[in-house]
Amino acid sequence: MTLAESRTLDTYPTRVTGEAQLLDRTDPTVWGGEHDGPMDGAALASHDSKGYSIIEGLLSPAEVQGYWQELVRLSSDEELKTDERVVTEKKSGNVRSVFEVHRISELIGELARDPRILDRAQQILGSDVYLHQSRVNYMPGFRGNGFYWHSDFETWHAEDGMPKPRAVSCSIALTDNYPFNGGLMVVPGSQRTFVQCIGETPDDHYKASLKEQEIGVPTENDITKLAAEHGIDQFTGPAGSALFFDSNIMHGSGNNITPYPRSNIFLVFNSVENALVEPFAAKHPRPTFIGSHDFTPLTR
Ligand code: 6CS
Ligand code: FE
Repeated sequence: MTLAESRTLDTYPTRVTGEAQLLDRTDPTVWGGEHDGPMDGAALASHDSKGYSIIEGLLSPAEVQGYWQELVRLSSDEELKTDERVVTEKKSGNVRSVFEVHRISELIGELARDPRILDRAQQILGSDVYLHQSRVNYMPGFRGNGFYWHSDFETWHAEDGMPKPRAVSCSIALTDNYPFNGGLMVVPGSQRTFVQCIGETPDDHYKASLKEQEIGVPTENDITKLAAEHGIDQFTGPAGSALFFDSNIMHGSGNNITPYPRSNIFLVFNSVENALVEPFAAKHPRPTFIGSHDFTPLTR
């Protein structure tokens, strides 16, 4: 298929110049069945409807402690701070995120293969999976900046070349998630709507967007419509809880001015049947530390 053909066949056109439209998602939210993994019929039906699932206590307190210490080690590694995979906060210069953390940290690389996580991702996506992206977010207290409303898939489609929303993210809380310390907000059911975004993708957009995203964000009008139809849920829970959420669910988080950090490990699983092609709305794909081109299936 030529590039031009793939553009014309693009089911999810975005970064438009005209008016942004709400398009129906033509792909399933859940691709596997109740016999394909640890989630029973009710859990799969709930994920299919809401677009997310919360597993409280996925990690034990001792495991949380171990990963927390790993995050502290990473954020205090002076050499790592100069690595392009480390994104710092716009104002404070503190470490905001570390990308490709599954390669930097052996401990987190193993976590991505842990059956408690990998088996659920394979079941939801109905296939073998690989890691499209991994990151740790620090969201420090007092000055932690949130993430404005967005669909991850809109960016991954436009800038990484992800064909379909056949990817699922797993966010593992390493600190307690309260309503007041920047807990992730999701619009349940919004994964069934593809929200087009206005504005051409600038070159090297990721250098700005990972600090503060301004292109690839929906209009206030569209957020209003989605919230009116579905409401807003917030992911709260003790450290060790995990949130699995659909690649296209509308989500965001507020700033964190409390003394309590909101740090998490964020793993993005993509189906091996949904491997990246050319970006659908950008001149060049983003670097592989943000959108991996290693499609090797993850195995335990
Ligand atoms: O652009 C991305 O790939 C990243 N940006 C956000 C705000 N969420 C998903 C992903 O980590
Ligand atoms: Fe996101």
